Amino acid sequence: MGGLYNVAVVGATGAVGNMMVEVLQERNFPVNNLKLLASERSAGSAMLFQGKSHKVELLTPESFEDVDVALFSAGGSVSKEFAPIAAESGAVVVDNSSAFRMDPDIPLVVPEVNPHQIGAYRNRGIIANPNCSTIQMVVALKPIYDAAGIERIVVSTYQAVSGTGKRAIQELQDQSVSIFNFKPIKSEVYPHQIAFNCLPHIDVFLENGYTKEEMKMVNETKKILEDASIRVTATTVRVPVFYSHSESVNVETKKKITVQEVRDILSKAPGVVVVDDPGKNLYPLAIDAAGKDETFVGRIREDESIEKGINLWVVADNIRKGAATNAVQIAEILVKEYF
Ligand code: 25A
Ligand code: L14
Repeated sequence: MGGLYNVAVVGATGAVGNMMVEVLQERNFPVNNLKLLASERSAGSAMLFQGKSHKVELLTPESFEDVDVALFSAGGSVSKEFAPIAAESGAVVVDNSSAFRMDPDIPLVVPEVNPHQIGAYRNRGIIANPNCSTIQMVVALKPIYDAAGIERIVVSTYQAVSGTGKRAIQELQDQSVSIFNFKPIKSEVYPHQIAFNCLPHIDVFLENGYTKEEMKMVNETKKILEDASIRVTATTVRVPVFYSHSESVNVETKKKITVQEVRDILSKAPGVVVVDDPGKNLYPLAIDAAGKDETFVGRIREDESIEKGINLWVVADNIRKGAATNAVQIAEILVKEYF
């Protein structure tokens, strides 16, 4: 239609919500009225959007009257309670929590991979935004899947603290300062010291010994690539990095594909930038990906231990492509093609 839309951001004061507001502005999303919603902790504060101060309001069941698109990032319990209310009020919800991702009638969308699923928002008025680690992996793998098929994926992640939110960013900062000042450190957000450490523990442990974050990567990957036959196993690790997740991805393909072919198809793939010149010490780095919207891929090598295998190093800004940018991209397609 090409009109302007009333947009709400739920959890606007959080790490992801804040970035959603910034990305709406950067990408010139066709906003008529912007509504910023949060808990009573932040209601009454103000945020800038397009140079104007906007007041943060308390989230209530009445918040969604006249809202066309609602971006949610206030955690799973807030989504479970308020996303159906927003949808009932006539808004289409793009939800960044894990609450609805695996519901069969809810589309789980990465615009570079399965944009055709967006129309299924009509089922329940909700579109789920995938897990950050899954998003960047499928952006890199979709072109390989199309060219050669995928039999199995073995992924290990190196995840930034910003995924957990502002308090975790503060915790890494505080612990680092304490250590350099020979002061005792405090761990409140994570169960162990995160500064100068690696924690093989993201989200909660499940009965099978995996973490919930690991099983999100397994299950969401199959749903987004629309292929339940792909075998996936994951180890997700928190590292003392502020922004951008890095991933070591081992892929076994169905057909043989060469390193040169992978390089060629990824160079042309939407949302992907190949950074792969070992002779010049060039490979994707978390600090370079931070602040960008693309997924960076390098260290492209043949897995010499099997017949048809490729190794990749995949890096993206977890708060942008892993959360806010992906949600706004979904909303852009929604209003352009479905409203
Ligand atoms: O941590 P929360 O509670 O989930 O808060 C996230 C956002 O949702 C709002 C909240 O507003 C914030 O904007 N929110 C939470 N509960 C709400 C409710 N009942 C709600 N809005 C309406 N109704 P806020 O005003 O409560 O928070 C303002 C700032 O305070 C920080 N904070 C939150 N809980 C805190 C706290 N500080 C101290 N003690 C607490 N108990 C909050 O930090 C915000 O800055 P944060 O937003 O950075 O927390 C991150 C949360 O965001 C989600 N998340 C992050 N990355 C991803 C993600 N989810 C999916 N994918 C990602 N990639 C996580 O759920 C994480 O918990
Ligand atoms: O989107 O890094 O399900 O602590 C929840 C945990 C995002 C990352 C999700 C973390 C995740 C987050």
